[in-house]
Amino acid sequence: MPHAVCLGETMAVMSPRSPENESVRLLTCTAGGAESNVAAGLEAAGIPTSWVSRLGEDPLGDLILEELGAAGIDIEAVVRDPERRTGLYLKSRRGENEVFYYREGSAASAMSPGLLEEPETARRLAAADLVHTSGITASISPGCSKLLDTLFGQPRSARLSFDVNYRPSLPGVSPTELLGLARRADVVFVGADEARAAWGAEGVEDILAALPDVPCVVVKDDSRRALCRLDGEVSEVPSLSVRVIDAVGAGDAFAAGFLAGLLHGDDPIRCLRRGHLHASAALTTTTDRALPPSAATLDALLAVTEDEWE
Ligand code: KDG
Repeated sequence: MPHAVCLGETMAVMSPRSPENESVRLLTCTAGGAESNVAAGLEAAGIPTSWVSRLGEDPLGDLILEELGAAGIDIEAVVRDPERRTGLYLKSRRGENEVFYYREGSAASAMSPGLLEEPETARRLAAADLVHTSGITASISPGCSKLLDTLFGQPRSARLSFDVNYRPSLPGVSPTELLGLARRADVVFVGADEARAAWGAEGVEDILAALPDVPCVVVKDDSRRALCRLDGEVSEVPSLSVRVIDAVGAGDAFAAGFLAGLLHGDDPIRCLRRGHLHASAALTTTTDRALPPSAATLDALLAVTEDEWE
């Protein structure tokens, strides 16, 4: 069975209790982080996955470990830092996908290339078939940016997956540096909208042209479709229409579904369909993670004809 490692910060997410309510008086607290969202999706798809990161030695760190452990993710390599706090973010319902970060100086922001030498981390990375990380990690501190630079420069046997996850509110690395990282990955996920904002890419052609040597590029083209160029062949699958409750985490869910397909040896269309099915589940919940449909439902949906899919 293939094994994956996801590396990046996870925060405690504070969100108003219901999608209709914008008051922050009554908040729920869950775990949210791009890479651990992917880890949870991979686990749900039957891929054993380790999450590598740092957390404060505080109750929010406990909550995150408890939640991710309950999702089946291997959390044994996570380092606890008694000197720093676990990062926090607040989802506001005042505007679409508006979030407020409280993560400066967090335990995870102290990650550096040394993390790769930690025995528990090094062992997992050496055994992995897939390592997934994102532009958020590169952006949270200079140490994290160096960590990714080192990871991307190391000889590897695992496929390296990178979700651009451009966050203008985290200006730690420039869009050009994000492009540089993406060019060194084996699998890249990027939204057409973020590629426009970060690199001025006018459409899918521009994005694919900007990443000429990446073996697998996946573009989420707004809510219309997703496509991938895998070993030179371009395939696309239209998005499913769902009633969106909260879009945060849907990109991670898509990545998890797609990567699970790759690791299960699926063809590109099935990988893209898995991505959409995972993303639809995340779009229809208030939290950053959602359980994808059951294996039986997924199998049935993956097998429908092109006409039935649309
Ligand atoms: O992709 C979803 C993430 O953005 C969310 O879970 C929180 O990791 C996060 C971040 O830094 O925004």
